[in-house]
Amino acid sequence: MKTIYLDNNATTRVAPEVVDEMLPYFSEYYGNPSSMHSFGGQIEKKVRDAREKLARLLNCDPSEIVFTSCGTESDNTAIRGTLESHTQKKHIITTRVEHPAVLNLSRHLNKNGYQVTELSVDKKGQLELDELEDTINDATAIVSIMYANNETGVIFPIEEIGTIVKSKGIVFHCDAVQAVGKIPLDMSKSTIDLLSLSGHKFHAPKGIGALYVRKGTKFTPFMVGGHQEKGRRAGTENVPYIIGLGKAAELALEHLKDENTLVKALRDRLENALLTKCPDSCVNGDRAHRLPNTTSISFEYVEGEAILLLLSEKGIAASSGSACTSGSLEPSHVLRAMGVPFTRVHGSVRLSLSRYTTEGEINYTIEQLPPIVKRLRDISPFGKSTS
Ligand code: 7TS
Repeated sequence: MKTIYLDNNATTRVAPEVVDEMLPYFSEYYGNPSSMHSFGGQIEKKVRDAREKLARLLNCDPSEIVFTSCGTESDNTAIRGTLESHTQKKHIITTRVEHPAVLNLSRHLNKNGYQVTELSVDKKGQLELDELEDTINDATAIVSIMYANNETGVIFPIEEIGTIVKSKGIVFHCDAVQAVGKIPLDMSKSTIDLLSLSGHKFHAPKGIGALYVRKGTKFTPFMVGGHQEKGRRAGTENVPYIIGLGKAAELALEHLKDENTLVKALRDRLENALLTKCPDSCVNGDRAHRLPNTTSISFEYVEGEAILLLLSEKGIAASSGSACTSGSLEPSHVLRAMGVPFTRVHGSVRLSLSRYTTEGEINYTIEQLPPIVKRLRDISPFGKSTS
């Protein structure tokens, strides 16, 4: 059975052009870019090209890019690296809806002597900017706020936030893992000092990421060792993956328009059809300020996990929230922070599209999902039959 993949916020298919670009760098051109000989030198040029391509996607200088192994490493580098450079400051501000890469790190640091403020969100998943202003103090070392939420797709007003943070002279880190490649970003006009991204969210492989570091931003490297990445991240460069990330960035820039037209139109059609066909369902999060590819829908009186199992039998892959927290059986911390009632949290499903999603796949999902919800409601002892 062909899989209809609607879990692109968990990870994406590697673009065939990316695979083609990477392959020669495993067994043909396998040199170390730091080597003195020309075999390594030609590799160094490819790494430089990849850095330039990623810089074009972010509209920044290539020297502001540090390659890492994933979004989680970029987040850890940004936060730990800033704290280590501002040892007299012990306060971190973040939000209750961050990915665990930021939230669990902040909580870990909290156990180790740091004070942490987790900003709350309203029913739409949006921040109260007054609360941010009120909590910034002389001890604040870093404000770390995500660009777009991985579960709901809600986009924060990052530049408004950044203006407040920078007016107080504080380092501003943004986890943009879900935003890069989906919405336009322009670091030349941004207030962001440090920005995390991850290749596998935009059709590069898993295991490659980057941290954008604005020129002049003080940070202490997380990985200490050799001189790679201008001393900002030690370890021999993951050449094939860096080349893949560069190609994926180039493709993302070419397709950015499609994300906000074609992909968004498919998402909207899917969402509207499901809301119409399934009574007692609703969208979680601020529908006006959202990633174009994401919808989080709650179906009352059913378990999201049960929907996912039955969808999976029909060849449709979706998620009940973040794959990083599923398996823990904990209800979504994002939806709980938004004050979504318990029954709706449990009946939530995240559907996330990509530029590879077809109209036929969306039609099939619109056909298959409503009868699954109805069937589950009909057999549920607590459920409400929709017939
Ligand atoms: N930050 C955000 C906002 C994310 O969505 C993720 C992964 C990460 C950081 C971690 O990136 P990685 O490269 O280390 O994997 N998010 C998800 C998700 O929503 N479902 O599975 C993984």
